[in-house]
Amino acid sequence: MSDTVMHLGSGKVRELYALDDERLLLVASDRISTFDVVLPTEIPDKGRVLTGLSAFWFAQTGALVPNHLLALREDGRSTECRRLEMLPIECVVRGYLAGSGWKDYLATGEVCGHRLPIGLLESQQLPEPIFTPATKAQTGHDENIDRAAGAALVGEGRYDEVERLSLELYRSVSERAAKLGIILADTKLEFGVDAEGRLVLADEAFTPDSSRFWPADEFRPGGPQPSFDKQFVRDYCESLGWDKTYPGPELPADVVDGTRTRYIDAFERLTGTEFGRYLADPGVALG
Ligand code: Q0Z
Repeated sequence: MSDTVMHLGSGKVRELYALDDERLLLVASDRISTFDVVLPTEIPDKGRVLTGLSAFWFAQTGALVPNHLLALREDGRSTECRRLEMLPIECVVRGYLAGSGWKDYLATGEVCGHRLPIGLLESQQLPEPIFTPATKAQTGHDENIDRAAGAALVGEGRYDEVERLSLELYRSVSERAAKLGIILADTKLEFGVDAEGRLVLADEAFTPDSSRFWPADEFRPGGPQPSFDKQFVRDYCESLGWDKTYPGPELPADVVDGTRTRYIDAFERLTGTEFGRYLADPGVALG
């Protein structure tokens, strides 16, 4: 029947369904993960915030690159999208030195084959944004790769194209965020190819789950930065002395409420739209 929806897969906090041969449904839950473990407590509306933010950025960047978004559903957490042939690499752009980029730099002085100046500090801004792709690990962590390894996976022509598009997208979104007092430290993009062989931006884009957003007024290079969205959760988990293995701890109401407020703040600051307006009509995210 036309309303039979096949479940295709689960991410840590999202579900993917097939609507038909050409269309998928991406559903963002309110689950939250920290230190790679999904916690037993949900953050109400988190999935709606991330769905709305992603849709907003798809709409804002649609002139730079076509994307997979077809429609937002009335529930505010479900995206109907074009079904694509996904490229087997994560397209990461880094404007600042954090996470695995910082670790690789400390160990080798390079990130994904980009030799960087000596003496950089953790979280410091790079001389210019760099494209630092990674493999898509089925389990465990994605592995950072250099141009040769990336080109071997997608072809030289495609590699050059996703590198150029990823850097353009990062520049566009990071400039906009900077004007709002938010640093986009890095971001992970995913591209697919449509039936005509054209590259299409897919999955989620410029959400706090796929990017590091830092409040500019608290930026202090020389150590890790507080996360825009998850810092309350991380701090609470650290205060328990939890060993960061499954299962994670339940979150108390004040941590849930504070985290929900941070997500909604990020949505409202970045989109300029009141979150209540999004709940009433998710289409407002598309402008
Ligand atoms: C996204 C993922 C999720 C589990 C496949 N437009 C697209 N066309 C084809 N495939 C995908 C997309 Cl977005 C696709 N993922 C990631 C999302 C649950 C895995 F919600 N996998």
